[in-house]
Amino acid sequence: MLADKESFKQAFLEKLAALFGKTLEEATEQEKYQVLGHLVREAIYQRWVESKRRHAQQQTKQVYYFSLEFMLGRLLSNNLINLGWQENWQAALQELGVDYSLLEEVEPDAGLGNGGLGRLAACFLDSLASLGLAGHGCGIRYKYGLFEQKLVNGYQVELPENWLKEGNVWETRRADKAVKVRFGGQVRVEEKQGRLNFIHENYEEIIAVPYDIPIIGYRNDCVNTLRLWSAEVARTEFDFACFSRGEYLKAVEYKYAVEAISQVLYPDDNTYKGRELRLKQQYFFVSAGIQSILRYFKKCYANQWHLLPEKIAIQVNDTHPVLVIPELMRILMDEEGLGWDEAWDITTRTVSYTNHTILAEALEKWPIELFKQLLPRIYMIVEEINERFCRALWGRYPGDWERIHRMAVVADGYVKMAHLALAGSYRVNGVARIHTEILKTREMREFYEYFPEKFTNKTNGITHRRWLLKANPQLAELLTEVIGDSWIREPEELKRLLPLVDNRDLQERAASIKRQNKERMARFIYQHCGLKVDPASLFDVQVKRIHAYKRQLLNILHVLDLYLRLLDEPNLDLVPRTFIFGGKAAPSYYMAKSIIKLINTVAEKINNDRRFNDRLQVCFLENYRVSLAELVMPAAEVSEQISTAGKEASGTGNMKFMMNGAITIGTRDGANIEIGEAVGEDNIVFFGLTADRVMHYYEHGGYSSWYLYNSLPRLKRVVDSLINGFLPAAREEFSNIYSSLTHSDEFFVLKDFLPYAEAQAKIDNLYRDFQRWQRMSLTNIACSGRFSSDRTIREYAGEIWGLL
Ligand code: 26V
Repeated sequence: MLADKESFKQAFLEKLAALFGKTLEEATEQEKYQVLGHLVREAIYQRWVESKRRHAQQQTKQVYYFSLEFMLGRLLSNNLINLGWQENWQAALQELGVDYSLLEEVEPDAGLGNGGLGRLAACFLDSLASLGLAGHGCGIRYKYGLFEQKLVNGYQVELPENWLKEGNVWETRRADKAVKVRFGGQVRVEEKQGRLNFIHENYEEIIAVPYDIPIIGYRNDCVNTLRLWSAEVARTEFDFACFSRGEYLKAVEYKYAVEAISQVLYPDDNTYKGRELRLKQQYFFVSAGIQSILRYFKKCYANQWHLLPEKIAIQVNDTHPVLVIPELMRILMDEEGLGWDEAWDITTRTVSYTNHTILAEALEKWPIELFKQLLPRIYMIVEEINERFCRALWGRYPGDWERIHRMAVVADGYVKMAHLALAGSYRVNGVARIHTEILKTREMREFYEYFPEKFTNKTNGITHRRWLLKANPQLAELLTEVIGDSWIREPEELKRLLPLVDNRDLQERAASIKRQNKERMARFIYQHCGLKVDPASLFDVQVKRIHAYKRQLLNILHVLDLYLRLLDEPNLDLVPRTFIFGGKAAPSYYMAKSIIKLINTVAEKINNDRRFNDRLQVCFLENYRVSLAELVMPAAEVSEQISTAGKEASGTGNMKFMMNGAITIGTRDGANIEIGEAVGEDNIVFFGLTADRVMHYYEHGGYSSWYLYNSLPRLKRVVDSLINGFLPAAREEFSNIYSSLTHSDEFFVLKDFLPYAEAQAKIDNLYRDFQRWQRMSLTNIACSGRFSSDRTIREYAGEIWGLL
């Protein structure tokens, strides 16, 4: 067994020799990391096979989580923790003179996601396996993950993220499980014995090859699979084109065009652009995934298709994989010979859909022409779904053409993906209570009235194994020492901490761990940004994608305000703070990129003013990603969750901060509301407009940012500093931001400015009271258990998937 030190040491040295023909002294960190990966793989292979066999034998219901994004981060440590081997391996490596932390750093993040949605998918996989549920992921094996962000002169520059360049030890290519996916061509309809046959011709056929990654449960024997598909050219077609037609270059071009499908993750989040390649990606992995699921189903249950909804559940992560609905219909009808009604009944009892955003610009709709030309048969099915759906609506709302038009799946020249999802699934869920309510009462009101039984809430969660046990081992150890280790399997047991939050000794120890985490963070900042930040200062952190609605602007304007006040009153008694920002902007999102430049410009101005370095510092962390989040969360004391109310579906960073003892300053938005309920109003700092007020302004007007700007001198001074030459940048640099704030201020930044500044002043006062602050911090940790994704997954399993 590799769990014990001696056998591990021997296996490690042997594997090093076998793989690289090297001794320990000669081997690079990369090679040593590879060795660890191989050892884990070999050790769990048997369990992986066993898990699959057990499921097949016991005919367990299988869940498939379809997602275009899985932002796994690094796997080595989490795998070792879940296997229960980490301590021994680390100790054994130390005896060999190998520094484990260096090997850990060699692993690139698997950054196959943009942000919240992709990271949620990764947390869900961990919880599924840790709860011993048969739940697998299905996605794309992008050659390039989310771009690497560099800062050049304060501007974001994007570089390709070549995460596979050293290979990926965690994946296994399964060429034998490859399937074919067809694009383009025409569909010929033939009648045979009273049945219509649909014959797809002149299509382009490409090969989808799966790469499987094992997902290891926490100290159980469950190993699930994340199957990521890669696009390849059909060998025969390539050879044929190449040799028989003598068109070698064309053949190579063709090969590139095919491989383009799984080449790169689209870096936009929350903004939809009707790109053909994106639709190709969607159908590509959906078709491959459904084919592989059905092949498995047939092996176990032959043609008993009526059993499908009992044995398989498919969850679609946002609308991106919603083509599973017509694709399942296509295979059941065209290939398996079922009639429409039966196929529809099966499909709509198998698929359920999660919505992650209410921003109108994120709603996917595909131009009919594009859709039809790329997926002719799928389009026919979508049209038929639409017709039948509209007919049913007519039955319920006779004569109400306008309503039917609004709810149609195909209308105004587009295929509306959310409507397809709503019509073709048995459950639709939002990701926090307020979000689900907004879907029901606003965004999807008419659908909710039509099928109220489909709507349900599933508040997001995060895996406490990565975000506490792994990221903050000292805190985890302290918790275990004082309340026992039951919280690791049952995170709600963290509640046991509640009676102890006033314990002085515990407070001191928790504070000292926070201090060490801050020192680690400060070293990182010094190494990477060349900035010396004071670990004794309050660490105030906003890390997330840069987006207008998330209001990084509100935060940086407040920082500017503090600085201006210091200039007025150099002895101003402020709690010394370090403001830490991090996050990527979509490459084409002009405003978000300006915000990054602004933060860096303000940072430059303030950090260079030696007079106030003891009280105010600003840092923008380059290339925010999962592994950096693991460093930041444990070091944070204030968690900035300041989106315009009603805009952030849930947020999950808010949960990671809370679990690591940071206090939230936030709006009543997304899961902040439920965090507030969990910890109590005394242990969170809320401010600003409510979602209802925001809605009221949108609907009835009554807010003028121009008026507000002109009537509040303090506000005007801050906003003017963007354009009056105060900042070390070209005069026009931030005029776009200035105009958007003073002219429309769609996200109510100016409206919420003073309430936010007051809330920040309140944070200062709380922080000055050590015991009060520590009590708040410990209370947050104690109440964070319900935001474990284990709770979320149990809810999905019980209330949607029928697993428990
Ligand atoms: C949307 C789109 C639109 C089409 C183009 C590409 C693209 C890529 C990603 C997305 C998804 C954006 C939605 C998203 O990430 N939502 C976030 O989901 C989190 C998990 O539920 C939630 O915590 C965040 O509040 C929500 O913004």
